[in-house]
Amino acid sequence: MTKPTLVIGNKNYSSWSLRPWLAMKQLSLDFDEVRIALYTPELPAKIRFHSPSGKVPVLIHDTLTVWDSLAICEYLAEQFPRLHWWPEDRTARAIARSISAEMHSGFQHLRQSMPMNCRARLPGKGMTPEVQVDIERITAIWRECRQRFGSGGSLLFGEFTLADAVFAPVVTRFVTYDVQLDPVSRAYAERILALPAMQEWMKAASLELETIPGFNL
Ligand SMILES: N[C@@H](CCC(=O)N[C@@H](CS)C(=O)NCC(=O)O)C(=O)O
Repeated sequence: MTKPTLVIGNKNYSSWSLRPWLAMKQLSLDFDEVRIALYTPELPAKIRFHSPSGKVPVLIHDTLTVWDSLAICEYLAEQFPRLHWWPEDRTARAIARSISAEMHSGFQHLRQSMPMNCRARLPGKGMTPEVQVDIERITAIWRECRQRFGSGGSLLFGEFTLADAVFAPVVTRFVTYDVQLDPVSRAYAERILALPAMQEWMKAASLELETIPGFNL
C-alpha cells in the first residue's frame, strides 16, 4: 500500500486540517503533506484539483480520494487497524465516536466567534452567552470522559485517540481567547498542547506569514 497524502490548509487557521494531521502524526503513520494557503485568489483552482468538496482536508491514498475530516479519520482507522485510533472498549469507543460527531456537527457559536488562530492572543474576544454555552458543554464532555474513561493516561480515553484529535483545535481556541477553564479541563488542554505532534503544528503555524481577514487575523 502506498503512503497517503494529506492535503491541508494553513496551519494557523485550518482547524479541520489539524484533526487528521494530528492523529496521523501522533500515531506515527508515515504520510506526505500538501499545504494550500486558504482564501487566496488561486484557491478555488488549487483546491478543486485535490478536493471534490472544494474544502480541505483531503486524503489521497493510492487512487482513492477521501474528503471531510471525520470520514478521513474513519478511513484511516479502517486501513491501518494496528494503530490505536479509537478506544478498544466498546462503550468507550461508542462515546468517543459520539463526542467526535457532536464536535464535527455542532458548536457553531464557538466556531464562528472564536475561529482558530493558533498564533494570536485575543483574550476575551468573541465571548457571548451562546459561546459560553458551547464551552460549558465541551468542558462537561472533557470532565466526563476523563472521569469515566481516562484512568489509563491523561487524555479523554487515557491514551491518545481520534477524539483528542477532534477536540485539539478547541484547545488552541481556548488559549487564543484565554478562556477560563475548570482544573480538569485545564489539565487536559495542557496535555494536548504538550503532545509532540501538537507542538510541531503550533510551531509551523507560528512561522506562517499569511493572514486571513475574518479569522481575527
Ligand atoms: N466538514 C468539513 C469542513 C472542511 C472545511 O470547512 N474546511 C475549510 C478550511 S478549515 C476550507 O476548506 N475552506 C475553504 C473554502 O471554504 O473555500 C471537514 O470536516 O473536513
